[in-house]
Amino acid sequence: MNKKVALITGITGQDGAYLAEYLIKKGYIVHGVKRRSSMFNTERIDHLYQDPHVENRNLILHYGDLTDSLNLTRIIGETQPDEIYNLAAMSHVKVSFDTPEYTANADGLGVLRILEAVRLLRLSQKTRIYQASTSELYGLVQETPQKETTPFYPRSPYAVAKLYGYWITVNYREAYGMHASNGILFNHESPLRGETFVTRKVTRAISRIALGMQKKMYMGNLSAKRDWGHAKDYVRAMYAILQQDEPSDYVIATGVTTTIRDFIRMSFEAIGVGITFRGEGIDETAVLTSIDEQLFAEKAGEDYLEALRKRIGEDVVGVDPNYFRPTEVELLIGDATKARTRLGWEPEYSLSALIEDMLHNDLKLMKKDSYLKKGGYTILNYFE
Ligand code: NAP
Ligand code: F7E
Repeated sequence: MNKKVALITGITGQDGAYLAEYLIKKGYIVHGVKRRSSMFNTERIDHLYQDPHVENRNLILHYGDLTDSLNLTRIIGETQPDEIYNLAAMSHVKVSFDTPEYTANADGLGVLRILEAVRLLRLSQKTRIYQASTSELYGLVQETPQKETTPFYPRSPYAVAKLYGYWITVNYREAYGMHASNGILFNHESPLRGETFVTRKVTRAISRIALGMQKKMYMGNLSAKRDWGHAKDYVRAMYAILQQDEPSDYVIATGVTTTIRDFIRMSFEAIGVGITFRGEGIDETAVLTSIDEQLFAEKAGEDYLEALRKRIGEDVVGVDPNYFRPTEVELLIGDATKARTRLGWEPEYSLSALIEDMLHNDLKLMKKDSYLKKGGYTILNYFE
């Protein structure tokens, strides 16, 4: 039997890496689009990489960019995919305020380029398309919890671009009968999360503080609430959406929401460190109040205990208004009933399990000699 062929844009990102591994395990041949960069940018998928001289490869990378329709059309034409997962995007909400035109081009028009390429290549009846839509579409939320029927109110150039991507996907489905679906995914994180998203920034900073490499972390809006899941659970949902007979749009979320403040507190607690928040607004800080020495020794290592003990009473978290956004999304909490009932999808990771996974990996990463010396990115076996 012929193997199924998937094309993943954004394969070098967090979700692309997990999805590629998931599909390869299912027996797919996976093609991925990666951007040209002046440095290697495939760290997250290096463990899956196969030399081009190997026969019958199941992972093949192509240079490309969502802003280049000729290139996308050629890649889709050459690979003739059964499934396309469009995960590529300028995905940072704060950065989208600095690069709004590029974000609109890549995250909005990029979706059109893929849909139109599939149509022009007469693949509309063969190729199924997954569009990476987002809970950021709900923005200034009109209903809580948010579900598929909740009206959108985007609050950033990123979200406005993704709104175009959402509707053009629906339009091509309705206009041309394409199997094109949106996954409206709420925030999902992992040890592979980009270092400037809030969860990863926190687990990295806590690891560094625990090991005596950093004094304090500076954060933005501590009161925003997010519904955080694990990326490993969320790529299962992407796949399940494309296996349905009928295309449709699905909210993927855990149904639990947590403030950034509580995420920080829970993450410190996970390695035995107690903190207390005090003050308000830009004067808010968190002070180190206690250490569960047994837990800390188990998680971070006994060698680091003495130095941290001396820091009890000191601030470890502060606020820097540079991290505030011109317009903020204050609350997100998703209702994934449709995904549960139609896809049979359930998340396996709780928020505590996600935090454990991220901290475990970041502590290991920070302890690596090469990392300490060069300050570089070291890949770990994050699928263990
Ligand atoms: P990510 O880690 O930032 O990965 C984004 C990927 O897109 C990277 O491979 C990046 O390449 C690539 N990319 C960026 N601009 C591109 C362009 N112009 N042309 C081609 N490739 C481009 O994001 P993620 O967390 O995996 O998210 C995957 C998708 O889901 C994104 O579309 C994101 O907007 C969406 N989403 C994410 C979440 C979440 O919580 N993670 C929630 C909802 C929706 P480089 O590696 O070269 O930068
Ligand atoms: O911010 C607040 C910040 O950057 C979460 C992307 O994957 O998920 C992500 O977008 C919250 C916001 O993710 C800092 O203001 C406080 O309220 O981790 P984030 P995001 O903006 O929710 C959605 C679903 C996507 O689709 C996006 O692609 O945390 N926050 N202090 C901070 N955020 C950051 N980054 N850094 C801080 O210091």
